[in-house]
Amino acid sequence: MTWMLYITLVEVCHRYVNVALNKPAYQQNPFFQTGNVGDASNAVDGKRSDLTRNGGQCVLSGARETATWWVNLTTTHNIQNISIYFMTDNKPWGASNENAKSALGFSVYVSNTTDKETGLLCFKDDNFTLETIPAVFTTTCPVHGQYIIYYNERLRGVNYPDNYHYSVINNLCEVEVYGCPVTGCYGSNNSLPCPDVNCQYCHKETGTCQVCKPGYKGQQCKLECETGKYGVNCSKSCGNCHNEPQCHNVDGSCTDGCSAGYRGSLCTERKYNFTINTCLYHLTFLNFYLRCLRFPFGFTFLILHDNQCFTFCH
Ligand SMILES: [Ca+2]
Repeated sequence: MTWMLYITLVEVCHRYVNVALNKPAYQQNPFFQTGNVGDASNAVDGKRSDLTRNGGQCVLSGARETATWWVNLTTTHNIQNISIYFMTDNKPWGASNENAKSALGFSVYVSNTTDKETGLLCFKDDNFTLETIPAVFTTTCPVHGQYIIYYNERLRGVNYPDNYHYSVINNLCEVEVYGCPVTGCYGSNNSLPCPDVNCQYCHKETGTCQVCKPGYKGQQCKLECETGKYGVNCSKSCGNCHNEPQCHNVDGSCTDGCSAGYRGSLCTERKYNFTINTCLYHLTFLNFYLRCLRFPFGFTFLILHDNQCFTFCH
């Protein structure tokens, strides 16, 4: 019996992981303009032993009409639960705590963009009071998404309950987003990892891949993108790579640099447009003499002025 209980606990613990841990985070109107105290990343640093505003483990924004914080999971995740640890200042939570007054009315969204309006509203507080709002809030939200957005507002012209603070802040010490790991999971307990290595997430019941990771395609995501393509659904076209039509199937980068005349990390920018315009600008307004010379690696413009030669535009 003891062993059965142990096995069950192990399965539960390994079913979901905190996919928000150490992921990029952002907040509107940060209270501290410099330093790490109150930084947006403090809500995903895995630390929640010090719940004070100056303890370096919490997020803090300035008091405004709106407060927004989000974490970017960096890829779409199969999310199950979201927990929020509010900033209590290590004091009793509730009616005597100003932070609780500010937290009332908060919302939690899951979105595929940084715009909450394009996402799903997982939770909106319409019922908590200072006596009932929990210091650690958990909601179930079984959806797919990349951004977890915390939002609150005290808009002008809107009547709020008497116990609401007149302004809102981001007062978050930790936001934990429990979901499947990057490879996804499925099954009756949603505890089995998706079988296809290059699968972004799979069907909850069958394990069949629904979306491949960027750079892969096919029913089991075994195939890399076809020549000249890369990215999500292999929908993006490669730039002008040197001596090859194919770029990196995931991020579109070129292994051996760009073809002559192109630049940029994806080799999609024309190399000479800007420099030619720059030279023409100087030619027109400074009455310089422009001469164009051809070199093995491309074009270089020389500007001659007062018998001095300036190598100007490479
Ligand atoms: Ca923290």
